[in-house]
Amino acid sequence: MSDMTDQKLEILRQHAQRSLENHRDPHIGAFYKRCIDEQAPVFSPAHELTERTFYRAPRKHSPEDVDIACLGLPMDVSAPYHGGQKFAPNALREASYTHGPIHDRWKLIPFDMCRIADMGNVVFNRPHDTAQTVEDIYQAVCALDDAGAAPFCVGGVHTVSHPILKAMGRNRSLGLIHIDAHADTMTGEMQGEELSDGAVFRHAVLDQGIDPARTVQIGIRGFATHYWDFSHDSGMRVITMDDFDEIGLQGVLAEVRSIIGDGPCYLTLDCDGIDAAYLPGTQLPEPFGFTSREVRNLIRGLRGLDLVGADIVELCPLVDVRGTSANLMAALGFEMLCLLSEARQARTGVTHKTRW
Ligand SMILES: [Mn+2]
Repeated sequence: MSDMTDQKLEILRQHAQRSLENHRDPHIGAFYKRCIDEQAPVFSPAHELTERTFYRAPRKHSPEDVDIACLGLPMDVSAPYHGGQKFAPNALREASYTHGPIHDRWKLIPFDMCRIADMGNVVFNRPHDTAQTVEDIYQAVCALDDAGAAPFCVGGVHTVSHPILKAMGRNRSLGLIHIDAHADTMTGEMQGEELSDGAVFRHAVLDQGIDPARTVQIGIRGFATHYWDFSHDSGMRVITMDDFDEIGLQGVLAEVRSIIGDGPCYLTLDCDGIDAAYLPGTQLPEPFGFTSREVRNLIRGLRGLDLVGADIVELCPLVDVRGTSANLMAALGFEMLCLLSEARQARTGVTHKTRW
């Protein structure tokens, strides 16, 4: 028994029948109704679906009329320790099914802000040839950029960021926010290769993909730290994990904003930036890193920057027990999709809805 009146109980019975269509946030109700009308699979359980796409975005084959292009880059050559990152795009499609479509804090709905599409995976001409694979990625991202679509790339090893930045840097001076345990600016060859996932951002600077004076690397620590002289030589701001502990999240974000400024920037998230306890499913897991909430709050703190592209890299499903690492990366990917959508809308002043 409770002290509720019959009248109050009757009102609650009516509320209990209410569908999302009549949500108390009208824009959520309208989005839900649109998804029903368009038979968008956004609210359907995963097992009813036949094709996996990132965050249930529609699958497109051409970048025409696409604002944000999700692109799988199944590259695992050029990794020094072990491969298997080529399985990440499909694993993240699967994991993305339980993330989005509505941001839990800000109530943002990326699909109501931009035309988002899953462009599939790049099919590499010679998947065991690093230089050719990098060229294939460069061509694919040039095609997206030329069509005006912002890339949201899902790697693959971190090497993928080099051709993406080289393509994006053709038409703009690009700042970089780089979350990682490793600065990935090593000089010289690694295992006989000039380009590896440990030298991505040295190449990105030398090929004028990014402006090192507008580059911030966050979360740096661990066994390879003595390799990163080029970061300092080129003028990047390197915020180690120890710095993060001393400066704190708000201090780091203030510094990021002052370095990046109002200009276009790109966000790259290497999953080993996150502590190995939260994200073991990667080639070189590093302890003493970000908790899952810290990295989420760091990404959320980038809201308002002019983000023109982003990637998530280095997930290795072969060592991802029970998919916990893919789950975390898919959740962070949705945060990034929200930032990309909002930045795009702010930059263009145009709202386009995704149609299924
Ligand atoms: Mn990296």
